[in-house]
Amino acid sequence: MNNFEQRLQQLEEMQEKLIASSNIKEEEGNGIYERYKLPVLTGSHVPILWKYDLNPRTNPYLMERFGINAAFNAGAIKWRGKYILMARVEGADRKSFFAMAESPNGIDNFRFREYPVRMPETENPDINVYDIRLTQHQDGWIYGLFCTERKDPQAPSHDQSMAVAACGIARTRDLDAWERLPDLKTPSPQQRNVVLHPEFVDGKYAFYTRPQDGFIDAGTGGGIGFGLAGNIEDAVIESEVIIDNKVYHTVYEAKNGAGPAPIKTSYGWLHLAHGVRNTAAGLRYVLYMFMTDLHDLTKVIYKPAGYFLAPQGDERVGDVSNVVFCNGWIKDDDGRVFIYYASSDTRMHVATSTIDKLVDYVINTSADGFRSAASVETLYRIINKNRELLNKSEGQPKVPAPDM
Ligand code: M1P
Repeated sequence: MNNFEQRLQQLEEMQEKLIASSNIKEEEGNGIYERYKLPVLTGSHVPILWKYDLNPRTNPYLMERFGINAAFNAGAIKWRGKYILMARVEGADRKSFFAMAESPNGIDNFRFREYPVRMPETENPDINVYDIRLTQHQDGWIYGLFCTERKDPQAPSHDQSMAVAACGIARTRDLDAWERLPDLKTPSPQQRNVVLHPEFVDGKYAFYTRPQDGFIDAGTGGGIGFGLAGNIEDAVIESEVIIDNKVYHTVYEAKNGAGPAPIKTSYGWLHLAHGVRNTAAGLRYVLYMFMTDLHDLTKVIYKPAGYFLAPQGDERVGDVSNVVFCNGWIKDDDGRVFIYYASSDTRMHVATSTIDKLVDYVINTSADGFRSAASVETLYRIINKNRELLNKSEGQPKVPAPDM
């Protein structure tokens, strides 16, 4: 075997080992969800066929001809018995594109399909596309709403970073062929993190939006918005209402955005979102949850204080450190929920829970009191209830509770 063949064999073996690795639950959990030891999808999962020219005559050193930087921020769906991630794959050239990876069980063995997705463009070509949210809509289509980014036409020539973010819309019936529709029009100059609600509302398509003034800075925008459009083939939202705003001194102080499409439960719609705050080390992205009313989608009925999931351990470091981001989850028929989150704009992970646990978390976790003293009062309530319980149980020491 020559050097070329040896290196190719080694690459193939390493990748097969990576894809075949079994994922194991982290031992210590919080009772709400379980994390897993291994990321479920990374840049190293990208097929060798994409990265290399495998002809020894044209690539004698078996060099990478197409560098892959990362695989993250994936939409998710269960389709024909498989758990599918539609990942944001980012090349070394900084361009993102979508690619599907499938797993038989949702927690490991994710393997990319043979080709990435050929997403059709509009007459105004996208410069970069990312962060797709998949919605299986009541109308029978599967929609993918994603961010399409183009250079800001107002940018002065010395500024090559000013961009405009908008919501791209595409749909499919088979997760194979995609039909591109015109981008969403809203009153906001920029949009990111737009999500399609799975059901019609008053016969209209309902969207969760994230109006923003600038490309990075939400400015006077920010907050998770809600708006209706009469049709999807040329979707126009005339007015947006903010249903979950930025709030001073919270984990969503700087900006926030909807995550995957909400899940319907008998108590309300479960939402998973990301919140951003500023720190001396830069922006910190965490995930939080809330529930909206079944009949009035703009009414938040439960919202636990603080974050649901924050970057931990190795998750804290990556291309954009101190970030967790989620735009895909899967509710299984048995009530299990697979939460696919990315860490630090680099890799994908899974956390598992159930609808019952998530509903319990959202309904029974105290809401934010917005002051340190209010947090302490919440703790007193919890501790005193526990002490009362302990005092009632036989054989437990009697400990009087301090005055509230
Ligand atoms: O880098 C963190 C995230 O930043 C953006 O999210 P948001 O619009 O809420 O600030 C997106 O670019 C997202 O892809 C990225 O993960």
